[in-house]
Amino acid sequence: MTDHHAAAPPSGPVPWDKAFALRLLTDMLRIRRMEEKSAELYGAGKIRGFLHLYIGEEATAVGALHALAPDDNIVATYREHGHALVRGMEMGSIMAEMYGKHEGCARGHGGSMHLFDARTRLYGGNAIVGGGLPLAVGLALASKMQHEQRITACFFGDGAVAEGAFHESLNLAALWKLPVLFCCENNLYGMGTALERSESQTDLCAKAASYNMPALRADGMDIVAVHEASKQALRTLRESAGPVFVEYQTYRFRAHSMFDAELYRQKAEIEEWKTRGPIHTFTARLKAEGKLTEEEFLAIDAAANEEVAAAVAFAEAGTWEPVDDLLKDVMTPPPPAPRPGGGDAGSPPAAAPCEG
Ligand SMILES: Cc1ncc(C[n+]2csc(CCOP(=O)(O)OP(=O)(O)O)c2C)c(N)n1
Repeated sequence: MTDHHAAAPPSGPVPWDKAFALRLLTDMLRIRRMEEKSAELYGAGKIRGFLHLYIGEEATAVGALHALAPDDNIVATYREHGHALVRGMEMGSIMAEMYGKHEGCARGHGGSMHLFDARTRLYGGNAIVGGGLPLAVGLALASKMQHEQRITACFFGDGAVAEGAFHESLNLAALWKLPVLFCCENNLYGMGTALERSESQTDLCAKAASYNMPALRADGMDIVAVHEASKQALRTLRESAGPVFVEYQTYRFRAHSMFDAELYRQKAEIEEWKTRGPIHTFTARLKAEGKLTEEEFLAIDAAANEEVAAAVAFAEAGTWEPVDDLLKDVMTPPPPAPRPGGGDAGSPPAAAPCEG
């Protein structure tokens, strides 16, 4: 039975023991400090290319990923630094990848948008809006065919719901009853386009429900609501043995990427959302409930900053890939078949250009 109005569990007192609560707070702070540093490094020309920050949205990746099993698959977008970190990738390997260094998780070939780590089952980072959705369906199909219990969690933005790949993926996942947790991070904007300017139906749960799958929404600024809703979604997924959709209602505090003058939203709107910032609201809650002292908070924050400093040192000390390796892993098309009746079809290019 599909109920796209299913309410997320109410977020009362923090229902976790202190150790778990601090673990989640720590992960949100690790993401925040890593990304603040990344923005600074971008300004200094150390990180180049595209850089999309997740600042403001940390509760979604942290709350959802901590509900999953360590060997579940993850597929993410170009705004995936936080997902990679919480998944267990070394911060140094993420930072080195953003620097374009050989020691990065993709040997510096991918950069910020293409973090990938088969060991932790983080199947990218994807520059194509909606591009991760069919990959997630394929991964889940493989798990089902191999009789594994594994779930594939697929993170994507609200902008992806306008893509054909979204509809094809939800349709097939529901039709074939595949174990996909569709995690829509609705931050209200796809680049500079507000959701209501690109979607005739802005109720994203209603869209998912039209594919006959359970759908629920959660306050993506509240780590407790995110985590509890994710656990509920996973229970439903196991009971129904098919996909589930969750909309996390969140907001990015920074620009879409480092090239964005932010002319499409008011400063007052950003400030209003900042009052609901996931880190300071959760910190305040834990303190009010006697689960966190100021000294403990400062120690967690200092450790996050130390981890960032070590990651930057690792990236700085990294090496550039030798020029001779430039075309390594670049696919070269086969030579063209001879034309009937002869004639020269011309030489193939040395390497196919990358698109996207
Ligand atoms: C298929 C495709 N179309 C357009 C783009 C250009 N583009 C990059 S990010 C983006 C906005 C996507 O917004 P959303 O999915 O909501 O994710 P968010 O950036 O808000 O996290 C667009 C249109 C792209 N990368 N891929």
